[in-house]
Amino acid sequence: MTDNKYVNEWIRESAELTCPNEIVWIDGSAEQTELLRRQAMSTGEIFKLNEELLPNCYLHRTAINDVARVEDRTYICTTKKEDTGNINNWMAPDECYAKLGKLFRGSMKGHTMYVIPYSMGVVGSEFAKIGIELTDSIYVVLNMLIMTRAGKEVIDALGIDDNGFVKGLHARANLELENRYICHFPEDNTIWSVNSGYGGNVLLGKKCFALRIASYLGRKEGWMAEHMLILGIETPDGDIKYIAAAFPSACGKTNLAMLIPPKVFAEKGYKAWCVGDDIAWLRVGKDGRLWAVNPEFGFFGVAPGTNESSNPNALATTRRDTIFTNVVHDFENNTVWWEGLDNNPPEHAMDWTGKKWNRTRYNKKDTSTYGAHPNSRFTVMATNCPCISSEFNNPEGVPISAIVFGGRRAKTAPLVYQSTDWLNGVFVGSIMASETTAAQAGAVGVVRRDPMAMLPFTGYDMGDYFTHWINMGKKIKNPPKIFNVNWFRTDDEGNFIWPGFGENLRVLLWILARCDDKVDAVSTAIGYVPIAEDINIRGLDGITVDTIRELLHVDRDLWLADAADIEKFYAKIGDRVPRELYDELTALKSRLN
Ligand code: OXD
Ligand code: MN
Repeated sequence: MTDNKYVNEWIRESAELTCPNEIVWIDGSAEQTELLRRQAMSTGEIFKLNEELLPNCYLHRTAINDVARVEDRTYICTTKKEDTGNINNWMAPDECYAKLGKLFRGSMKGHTMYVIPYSMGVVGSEFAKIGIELTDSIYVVLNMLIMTRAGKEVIDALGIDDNGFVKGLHARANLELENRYICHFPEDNTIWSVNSGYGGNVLLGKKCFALRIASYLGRKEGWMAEHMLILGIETPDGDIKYIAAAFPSACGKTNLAMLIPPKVFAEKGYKAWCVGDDIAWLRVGKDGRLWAVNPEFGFFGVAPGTNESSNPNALATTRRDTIFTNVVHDFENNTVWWEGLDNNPPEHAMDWTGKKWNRTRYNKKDTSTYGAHPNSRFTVMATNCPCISSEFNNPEGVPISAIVFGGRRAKTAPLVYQSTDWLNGVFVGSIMASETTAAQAGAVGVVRRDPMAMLPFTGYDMGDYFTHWINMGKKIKNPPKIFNVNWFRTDDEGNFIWPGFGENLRVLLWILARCDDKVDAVSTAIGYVPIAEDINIRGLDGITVDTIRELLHVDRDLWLADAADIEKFYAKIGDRVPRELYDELTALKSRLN
């Protein structure tokens, strides 16, 4: 398919190692894709769902031991250990190639090796980067055809003498947990993934390339790869402003990315547009603003909890052309179901493992009675989404007015606050944290630090990553303003005070008003907090200005305790945490005192 000697040489080497029966190039054509689906159906790798109710939709089940990303088996392999840092797992490149080489050796015997040329970003655009994934899994091929722009036009765009593509090698091998490795060689533009078939470990364009390898490249080349959604807010006059936002998992990122304005705002003409739900690549534009593209082409979203009220846009998106992984199969109707979809679990159904499922045993507190795996997923093209932005395919991306960080904090963080400047904003991102909920194993209320939501996704030392953020600020003439939100403040009975979901628009509108210098704020020890009356609560049941005041309260003692925890966390990251951030911490403490 190509005369590029670097590509052909690398495929030859990889085939020599893995010994596939044949090598098939993925061209992206509808004919080839349909052929692959039929092949995967014939082996039970995917099941076709009800064509009338869920046109062009399929169900896949992973191995039972292979249902999520494996952070403890994910490695960054740089020559010097200190370049990987304390937060990532490290292996020396030679050692890792040798160790995984043994696992890859002969692993594709009797199988086909598929060659998937894909582009992260609009094919041929200045912002885009090309990868090639070699895999023995049709499921991976079908998902990559949704999650990325893939096929012949990509290999044509690479040309015949470009060596600057990311080389991804994936083999399912025996799906052994003890030999599962997801390894990144940022100095070689290479990713090796073996013994997994689960999305986040094997769709190499996503976390592996677009975050870990890309963050490394971004530092080298002067841009940023971030774990951020991109959302456009349109005001009644037709003006659209864009927000990039980072949240740890279980904070409603996909819901925010597909936000539906509350009725009182929709009636006036406010609209929200999704540019991306997971990853943003950010560059300084010629106009001195920060511009963002979503390098992906699809959504790989968590199914449980997605429903007509939590995220009607996501639900509508997945009513066609979707691959569902590890959800409930309603075999009477040949459709799918998951916990939180509705109150009608199917009577005749298989659980995510393919065993007969008894809905009457379902107990919310006992995950062993769940039908769908809590991390079950849908894979679907972003262009299926009713609120997809008209700028989604714009190769230049969109200009970012505000960067929003967030987390799940019961008491500490206010509903929203604004950093005082870029450096202080980097500090706010670096101290991002979420408290564990009853939904997670272990103790409830434990604070987990997750700077910029990048803890498992930064392809180099976290201290260097903070320095890169600080340096980027010096290059942006008109930088976005940086905010922190917390939708999860609770009252003394543990109930959420803020309604969340679409109502979060009310907070985003304050953020955008701040970006336009249209509204004043109160200066506090942690940054600027709204004047309570400036959060529009019209049409919001049960919320008064006093509630907003409570949501905005900054508790000095809680913040002093937090500051002590931040210091410990910085120490764990190591000695490359920039001095400027320690200065920010010291200044915060002195303001609190
Ligand atoms: C994801 C994640 O799957 O962040 O997007 O884990
Ligand atoms: Mn993510």
